[in-house]
Amino acid sequence: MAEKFIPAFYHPLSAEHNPKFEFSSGDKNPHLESRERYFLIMNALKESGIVNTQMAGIDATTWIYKIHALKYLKYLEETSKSAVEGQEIIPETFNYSKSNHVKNNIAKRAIYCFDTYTPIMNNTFVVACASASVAVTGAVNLSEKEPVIYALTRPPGHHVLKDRMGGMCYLNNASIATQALLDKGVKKVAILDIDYHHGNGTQDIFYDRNDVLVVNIHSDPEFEFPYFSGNKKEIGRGKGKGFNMNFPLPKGTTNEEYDNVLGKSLEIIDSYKPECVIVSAGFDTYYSDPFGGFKLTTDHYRQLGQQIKSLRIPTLILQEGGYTQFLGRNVVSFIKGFK
Ligand code: OKP
Ligand code: ZN
Repeated sequence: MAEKFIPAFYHPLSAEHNPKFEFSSGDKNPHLESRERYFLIMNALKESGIVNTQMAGIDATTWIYKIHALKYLKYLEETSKSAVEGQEIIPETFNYSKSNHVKNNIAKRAIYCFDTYTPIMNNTFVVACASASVAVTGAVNLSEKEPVIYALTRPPGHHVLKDRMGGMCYLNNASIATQALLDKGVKKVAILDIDYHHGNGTQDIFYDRNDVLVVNIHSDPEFEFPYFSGNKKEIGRGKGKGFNMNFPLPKGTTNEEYDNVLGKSLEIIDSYKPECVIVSAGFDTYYSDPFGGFKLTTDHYRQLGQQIKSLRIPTLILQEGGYTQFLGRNVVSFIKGFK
């Protein structure tokens, strides 16, 4: 029998997203969420011999508008279209009042963005929509016959709230893909976020809902970005109570320690009995990641993939972080776990 390839969706516009600077600690540093990441992953996928790379073709607009606030999307689109070639628009003030009602463009930056790492450029809106399209294309192609799909979503998405961007993310790809699955008739979806950073955006978006279980494994926000969420106590609100779960981990977390926690999260996901799982997969848990602090290794990503496969439900893998030259290799190792 012919070997079965795992579909891997991508969009060439991901390569056009090219932020140059990250403003941190008073310095203008090179931006690590670089276009190079896209090429590292694409090359590794093509060399792997286990995936079938396909360009994404589904327009995500409907689901983007279901997940994000209209005023936020208007801000993102208009600001992006107003930027001149080479300009990188970031906040320069922080909101000191309790009111969000501002008309001034500089003031709006403080309302719709929570950090200095997420510049808006003249193509940002279109590249973010293309990334969401990759996620949605993956979601609608998921089926019993196609139970594992990888989506090369760049820019990433898990830090974007309903109405506020940050963490190098502009549109919440995992949430947008989840909404597409629900609209396709899937009753319950679980999101498992294994990026090194807490997926504060995804948590925010589904915090009041019981049709999506959100489970997050990440570095303790006490010492790590995004700092203001990711605590164990955050379990959801109203009818969403019990449908959000956080597993903050200490600096230096090893393969074995990570496995334990992943095992626990998979039990929780299994008992929710979702029809599909979306994995927000970040590889900044890798031992040498410049943004990371865990000690995971390339071989271990394969084992994590295997563990997740044991859920035996259709699984959509979405790309989030990972900032080393070994990113492509780590992605492929993870996908191999699903073979
Ligand atoms: C995005 B994702 C300052 C550190 C800035 C920003 C992290 C954004 C991570 N030097 N950290 O979750 O991988
Ligand atoms: Zn991350």
